[in-house]
Amino acid sequence: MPASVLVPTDGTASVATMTSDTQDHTAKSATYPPPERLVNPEGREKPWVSSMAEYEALYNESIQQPTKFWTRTANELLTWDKPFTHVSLGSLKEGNMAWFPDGQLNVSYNCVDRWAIQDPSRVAFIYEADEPGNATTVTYGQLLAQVCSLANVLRSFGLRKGDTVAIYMPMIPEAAVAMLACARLGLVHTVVFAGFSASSLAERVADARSRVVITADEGLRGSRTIRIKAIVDEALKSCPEVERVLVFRRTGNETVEFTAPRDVWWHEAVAAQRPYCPPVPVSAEDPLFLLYTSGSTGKPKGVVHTSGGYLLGAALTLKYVFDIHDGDIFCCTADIGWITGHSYVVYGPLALGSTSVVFESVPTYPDASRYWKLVEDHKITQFYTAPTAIRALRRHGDDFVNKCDLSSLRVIGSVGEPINPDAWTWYSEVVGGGRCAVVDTYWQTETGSHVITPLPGATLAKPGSATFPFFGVELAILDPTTGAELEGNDVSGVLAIKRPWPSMARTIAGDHKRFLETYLSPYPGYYFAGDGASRDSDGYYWIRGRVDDVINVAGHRLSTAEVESALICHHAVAESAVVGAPDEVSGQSICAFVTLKDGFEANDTLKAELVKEVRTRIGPIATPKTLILVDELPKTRSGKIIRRILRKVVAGEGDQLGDLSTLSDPSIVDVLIREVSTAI
Ligand code: 6R9
Repeated sequence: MPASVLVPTDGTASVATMTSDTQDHTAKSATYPPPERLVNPEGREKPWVSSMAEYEALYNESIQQPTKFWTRTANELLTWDKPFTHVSLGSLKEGNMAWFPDGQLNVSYNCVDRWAIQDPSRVAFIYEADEPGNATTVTYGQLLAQVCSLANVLRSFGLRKGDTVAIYMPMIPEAAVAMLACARLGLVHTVVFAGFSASSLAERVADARSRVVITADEGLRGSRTIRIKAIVDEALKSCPEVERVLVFRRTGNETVEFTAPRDVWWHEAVAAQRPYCPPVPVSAEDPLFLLYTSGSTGKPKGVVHTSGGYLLGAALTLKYVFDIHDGDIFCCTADIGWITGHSYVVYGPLALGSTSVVFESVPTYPDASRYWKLVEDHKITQFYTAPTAIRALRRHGDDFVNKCDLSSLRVIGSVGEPINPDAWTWYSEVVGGGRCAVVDTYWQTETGSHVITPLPGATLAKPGSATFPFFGVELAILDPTTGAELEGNDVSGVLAIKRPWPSMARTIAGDHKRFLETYLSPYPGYYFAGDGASRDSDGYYWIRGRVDDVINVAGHRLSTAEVESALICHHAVAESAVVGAPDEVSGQSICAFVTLKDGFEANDTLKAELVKEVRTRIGPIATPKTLILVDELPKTRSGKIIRRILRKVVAGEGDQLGDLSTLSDPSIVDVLIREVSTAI
């Protein structure tokens, strides 16, 4: 049996459920060639890759002559303090991968100094604040001074290479400054999304052993105030090892608590520092950051990314997948608390010396034109967002898009979950006006950068397919049960990658064994992505969603076990089972089934309390959309909860439950179907 992850708690491989619509809309689906404005760029430079033949030539080189390919790209895109003489070491079998191991570089030098030296007035960030009409810019010259001053502050705290710093900040340029200041000194940052609760933050701060937290007084999103510092204060009650909290003043609310000497105001601290700090060269394999992500079990994993390979992956993918040229204005709407924000708001754009938009607000504030107004105002050339936002905005109608001038756009991207073909088509036709290439980019926190993606000037797109592997990524589809590689086209199974690539995660902080068990041991010799996939008769890849107990709500990864553990913390709860329910806007939503301890009465007040418990323990992103109090959960005779049945029932497929003989009490199914139909 290759993968315990495939046979989760209920003993059923979930791959069968994901192949139901595999064959219908794949090979025969509509195709979209690269748009005219990329093929004939009229006065602009040609796309970096402008035909499938060019893509294939580069791809084949990356696989057949990896040393040549990676030496060239790593020297073209990065500046090394000490050149590497060797491209890679190690294997997926051993889990000991290393890239450019004897090379040294500094990530902040690569992202900031190189461009500030060339032209300090070049714009690094356009900051679109929450309140519309408040955009400001940060030039590379200003960024260098800010990063250096802050690095000197961090040094004055006694931090040294290898120490970790937690960053819990709103979407403001200072969040990127904080990341780059860490990188300048070889400190390892761990950004925690500012929507996570105090206890989630505390868990991450403690796991990463951070002694310093960088935060802000408050955040603003869609005119709502988020009391960020108050959440940090709450979290730190259980993190006595934190010595310093550096607080950026975002709103200036005077009532924010401040505990000197632990708390230090950012503006006061940087004012006392010299705005230059020499970059510390680090090994390409020194860690750049940890980023926590949800796995199949409750405890989040601190995925470790290194300096050289990660930066190369972010820069190379951004250059080719979004076809970045001089003068482009790139906008990725992801929060820096997620990997997409790391790679495509901060590291990728800056490593290319490009201009990146930092968007603090939400897509519907003040109305559903916000994104499109943003494109118009800043003449954005490449725009990158998530299917959940695309679906939500589409519901508001085309007028919100059509009233804005989107003619600057060339490439529009999607990330985070599978995009349904009709949302893809709307994005292409209404937002892209039929003039833009759509890139549906598949990747993960662990992959660091895109692994399956179209190239805008080359790929014949099929809506809903992430198309083909990026350079250096050798894909395989495996039989989930035997682990055998399924050769040829028209196959479905689990997605795996056959060889290491530079931006892949190297380990899980403090738990290399878990790294091996999660990604490398399930199918020895392969990286196991945790997603189901198929390859159609034309060789296109279609991602079918997770095959483990991870659910994807509005592009955010959550583990069902994590939500279950939060529910069980409430004194009235006996047991809980959480599944993802299909949701038109967010892709999936959280549906929780709960049984109560004796003596507790099922009522709406209690339900509200349980929902609150989850929000407090994990954060608002984990709010169950549906919470159903039941007398009993479906279980096997040996007492294991069968989540497969719950998944089917909430998907309205109660008539396709398959074999129920393992159920200890089959009569429970009708009760569940009835309860779900009244609740949803
Ligand atoms: C970048 C990011 C990773 C999981 C991944 C998969 C899903 C991401 C996708 C996609 C289909 C795409 N996913 N992009 N599924 N098509 N284009 O989202 O990282 O938060 O770690 O999530 O998201 O299930 O395994 P992360």
